[in-house]
Amino acid sequence: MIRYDVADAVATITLDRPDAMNSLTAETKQALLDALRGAADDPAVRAVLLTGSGRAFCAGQDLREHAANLEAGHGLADTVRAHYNPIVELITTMGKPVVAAVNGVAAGAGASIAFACDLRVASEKAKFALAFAGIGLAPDSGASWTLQRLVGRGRAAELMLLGEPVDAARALELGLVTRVVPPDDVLKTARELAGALAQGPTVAYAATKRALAYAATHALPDSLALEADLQDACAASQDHRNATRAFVAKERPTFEGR
Ligand code: T3D
Repeated sequence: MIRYDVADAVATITLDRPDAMNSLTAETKQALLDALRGAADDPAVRAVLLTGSGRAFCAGQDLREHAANLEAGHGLADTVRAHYNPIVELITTMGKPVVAAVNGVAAGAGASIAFACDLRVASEKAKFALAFAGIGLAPDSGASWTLQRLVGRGRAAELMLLGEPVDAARALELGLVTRVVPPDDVLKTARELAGALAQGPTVAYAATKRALAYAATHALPDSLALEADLQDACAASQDHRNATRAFVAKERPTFEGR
């Protein structure tokens, strides 16, 4: 269901149920959560790459399992609280950049998970579908928070209410993705990006993620105060000292992630 490997300080997590468009069963969601926890906790990992196998990134909730759960009378919100929320919280709060290689369609919670990542590289064949309303559900997995911050409230409302798929070119235009590349290059490009981030100032990246998340819901004076605290922490890092020394010596800095 999930493949996990670490190379060159990048943890690659691949959703691997191609026959079901990498849709998410309870078991898959738990495995994804475990993989994300492993990456977040492993000091040897300095960036994470999330992708899907086959022609989909992720089609969201496995609707076959979901239909069976509905038949059995299981509460709808169980998996949202137990799986989707912690997955999104971990992606957004871990102190390491998370890059999504959106190799194909990202629908429902699959789109939400892609939106929660820090950067999105999309295949020319990728598309995003806020498929929730199509099955009589409202957005979950943070889409109501992330999407309007990516594209603005008006467009977010349109995408969610109408549920029409957005192709890769339009996604780039809207600012939903960072880059669009030919299908064969999507993993390579995302790997290069994650690889470069894994060689970067990890402490500063963690602070950047925290500052962005905080500033999204706080006033300028509070955000300025947090920036000052985070800057103190970055200034005390070995990477900052080394990079400053390298600048003065006209050398290329190397970052060790501490
Ligand atoms: O409590 C809760 O669980 C609530 C949580 C909700 C979170 C959500 O994510 S809600 C949204 C769920 N997702 C969707 O509604 C998307 C459903 N899928 C689609 O709309 C389309 O399949 C796609 C747009 C993703 C792709 O379309 P297309 O034409 O390229 O492929 P296809 O033929 O529809 O699908 C290929 C196969 O994947 C097919 O299986 P088969 O017939 O070959 O055996 C299809 O059933 C399967 N598949 C696609 N999406 C899902 C799925 N199987 C299970 N669950 C899916 N979500």
